[in-house]
Amino acid sequence: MIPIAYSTEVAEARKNGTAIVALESTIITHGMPFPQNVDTARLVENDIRAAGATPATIAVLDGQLHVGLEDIALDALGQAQNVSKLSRADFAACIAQGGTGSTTVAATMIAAHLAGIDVFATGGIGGVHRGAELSFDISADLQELAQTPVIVVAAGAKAILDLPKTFEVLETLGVPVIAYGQDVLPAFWSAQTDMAAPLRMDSADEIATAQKTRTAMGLRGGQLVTNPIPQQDEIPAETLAPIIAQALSEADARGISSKDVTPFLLGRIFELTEGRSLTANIALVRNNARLAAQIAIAMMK
Ligand code: PSU
Repeated sequence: MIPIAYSTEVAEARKNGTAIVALESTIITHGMPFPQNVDTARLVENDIRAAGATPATIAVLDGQLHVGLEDIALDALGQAQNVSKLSRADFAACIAQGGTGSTTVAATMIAAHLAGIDVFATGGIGGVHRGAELSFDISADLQELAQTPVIVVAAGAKAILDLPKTFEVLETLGVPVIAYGQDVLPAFWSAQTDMAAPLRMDSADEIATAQKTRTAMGLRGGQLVTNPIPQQDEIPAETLAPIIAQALSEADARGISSKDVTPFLLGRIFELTEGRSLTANIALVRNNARLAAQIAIAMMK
């Protein structure tokens, strides 16, 4: 096992055997501008505490894997430049080389599992990019869900993606995709789509029991819980469609590829919606954190 630096409150929760929710850091370094990124990270941590669990924000700082960031470290990470965006492929190399990196959904799942944490809250997972039939750009988040036993609570896959193909791939990989409290899948900034949810669950207990059953059956991997953004915070899909199309064509024209695509699109959509996409993103992450805390508590029963 590699050494892990736990924050004081995470170390305490581990000692007491109380519920912990993992949080990623790519959303801080690549998903939101400063200072909203740090403010949101703090709000989300407080939402988890208020719901009776302990937040564990994960990142690599100078080659050290951190599970739970002290406030000063969180603030520094939120303003740091040239932080690597880590996924399964480059996570170990960053630690080995003494680097600093933020963890995507895939890397956060790996770290959470190493630290014995069952539940993780984020905004939206990565997935199959539009045009993937030519670019082959498919997020490593999908493979990770298939192999690492962590429950990921997200507001769906980000709507900049090809959502039908993303959910096809999840099905092929054997990942349970659960819609929380509704029959259709949500689409990140929008609460609803016309895509039927493969599974629907209405309580944290149900979600925890389903994951425990998977483990008891020897099935690998986690579950994706898609939690719709609260109605009052959503941006309707019709409003967003032309904005997403414009951002995508600009990314294309500039030749943006691979790991840079998602941060570019999120940044452009923020500008084109005059900040509305960020307000929605903050609301949905907080909503996911609250549900994740309930699931983490249910997992301890
Ligand atoms: N959720 C958000 N904003 C983000 C992300 C999630 O609200 O920026 C990050 C996650 O870390 C996720 C990554 O793993 O976006 C997906 O990047 P890619 O499409 O390059 O795999």
